[in-house]
Amino acid sequence: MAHYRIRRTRRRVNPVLDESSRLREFYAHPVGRDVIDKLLHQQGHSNRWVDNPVVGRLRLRTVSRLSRLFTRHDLVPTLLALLNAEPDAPEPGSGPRETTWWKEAVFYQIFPRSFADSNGDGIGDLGGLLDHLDDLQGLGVDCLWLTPIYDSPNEDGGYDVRDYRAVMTEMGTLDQVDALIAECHARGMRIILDLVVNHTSDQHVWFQRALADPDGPYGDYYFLLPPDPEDPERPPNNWRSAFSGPAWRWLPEIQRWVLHLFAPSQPDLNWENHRVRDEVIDLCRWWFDRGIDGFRMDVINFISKTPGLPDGHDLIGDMVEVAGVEHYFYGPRLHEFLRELRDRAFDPPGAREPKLMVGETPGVGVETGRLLTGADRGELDLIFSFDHLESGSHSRYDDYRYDLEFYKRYLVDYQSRLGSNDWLTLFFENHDNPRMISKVNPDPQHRVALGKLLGTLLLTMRGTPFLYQGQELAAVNQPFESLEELQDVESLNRFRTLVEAGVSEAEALGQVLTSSRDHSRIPMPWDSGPGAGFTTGTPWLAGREDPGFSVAEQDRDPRSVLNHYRRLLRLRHASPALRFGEVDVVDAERSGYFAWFRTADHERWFVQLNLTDAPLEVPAVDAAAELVLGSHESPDPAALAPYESRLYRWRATDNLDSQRD
Ligand code: ISL
Ligand code: CA
Repeated sequence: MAHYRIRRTRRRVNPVLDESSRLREFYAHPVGRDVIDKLLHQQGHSNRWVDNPVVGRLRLRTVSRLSRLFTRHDLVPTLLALLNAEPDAPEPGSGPRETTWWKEAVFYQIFPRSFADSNGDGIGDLGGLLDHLDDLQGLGVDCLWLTPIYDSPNEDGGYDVRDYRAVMTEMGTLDQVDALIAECHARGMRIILDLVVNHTSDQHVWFQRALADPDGPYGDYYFLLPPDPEDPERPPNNWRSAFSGPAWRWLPEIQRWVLHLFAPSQPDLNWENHRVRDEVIDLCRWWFDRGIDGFRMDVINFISKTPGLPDGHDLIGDMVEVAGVEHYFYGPRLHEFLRELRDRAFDPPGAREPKLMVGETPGVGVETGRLLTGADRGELDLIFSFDHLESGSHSRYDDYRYDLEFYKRYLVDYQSRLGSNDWLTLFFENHDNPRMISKVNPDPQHRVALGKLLGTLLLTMRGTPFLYQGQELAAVNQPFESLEELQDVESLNRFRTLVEAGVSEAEALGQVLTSSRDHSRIPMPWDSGPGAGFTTGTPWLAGREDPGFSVAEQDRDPRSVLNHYRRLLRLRHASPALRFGEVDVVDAERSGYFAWFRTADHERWFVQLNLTDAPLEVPAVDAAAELVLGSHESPDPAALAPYESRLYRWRATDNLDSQRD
């Protein structure tokens, strides 16, 4: 059984850097590497120029001087502080990878409010989910992840928890959660929940007690700060909320400011306070005793903040639209807090099997990700890094076409940097992002091919795939037309902020609609009848009719995207090579073409994708290879149709050595 105890790193591996250090030393540092890669990505550049010897030899002092020619901002001291706080470098590991269950599993994310409604109130619930477990088993997924189902005023899709040990009334009951856990396990499936502990709802009893007695024990559960007597109107620092506006809310009743990195009703918990950590550990254990298999951990990399909460750097704030992030996206005590969580809750001494820790970690790159998940580190198992979700120099609310060639290069580079200690997640969608098909190419004629291509990519690649509900149906963005159709707090706040800044309502709406989280939150279309088989009532968020793309219709069509996903899942489950085999990319430099071998023992696969909307000539594939699954009928051996995907296999008896050329 895979069971590792924590090996604490004592030796500083990364040198301490200062202004006389050279740029290449900065880039050799795991934090420096991720920071530079991110800055270059933001500007739409590749990282190749860093290899240039002249550039690499530049001293940071010179970089500082040069940057001051263009901007008054000097990033160097801020970045040096970030780098020097990280003494460790990732260790690649040696020997074979451990084959833990979560490396073999395909995860399926459920947004329960929009999955299935069992009582006609228009809100998806646990009863509805229980009714559809056979469908999920039939699809072939191994582990469900449910976004929050806890008691909550629901101002942020349940990510504002009022009581971690109770179920939201409209969602169902604790007994149903127990039944769900049991029913999943009876089907050989697992289930994880969402742990939202960077913040609580302001209706949580801890916050209520803090308000009642800010100097009592609960006052220190949050960041409650007195006003500056010189300037009482000014918040304690310049940090901004991810959902627009300052990250501080004034509480007149106690004359203090409170920190909220998300909505004003989501105050951040103060993890410096050991009682907060004890509370989190207790509630995790409580859920583990009920039988869940782990947690997806919401913005878990935000839990440690730089002591003193200093101002964020203006330039970083301008670039990522959220000032202050450098003081919490990879905070000074993050590793320590994660290890404590693992040691005391997820994997305590004597545990039969560790509980899974999947961190949602916005802003974390490949190397810092390895430091958070390495098998020798005793921290997280997996992370969601989001660097691949926008291509070029775009950010989420830009209206642009996502370039799949970018994802190819990202993935090839990412895979090449992983050792046997490392493992990655594979995903395109979740409840916070628009549908990937719409981002890549919204032209309806490509919808089915693209749906199959994205599924083929995720399910034949090495890593742990996370599918989001509806992705297996080739779900696309909604043609929303007005603000009234939206529900999401991020969208509504963004609209308001834009309009307040002088943007016209029409333009603000257009921007919000590009990437509203509501695109992925509309009800699951089970059939083409009224209410889409989701509800007999009025859905809480309405999706448009979408003929041909419901579960029932696709179930009947052998060439549907749904059936393609089912086949992919079956093939992956039956094949160690598709799960663990090496990824051997061919013609990596050829733009628009993504092809790779997966090989292990006596099995070999070949995946071929056309990432573009034009036909693509391809070399002939070895005649001994069998085309096991393809997106198109009567494939042309010499060319791939737009967005065509193919999966070939060699049988065990074939001579695997003669196939490469
Ligand atoms: O969608 C985003 C803002 O543009 C992301 O930055 C997102 O807010 C971030 O990934 C954190 O998301 C998670 O925590 C939020 C919650 O609203 C999201 O639904 C959740 O996935 C606060 O709990
Ligand atoms: Ca309901």
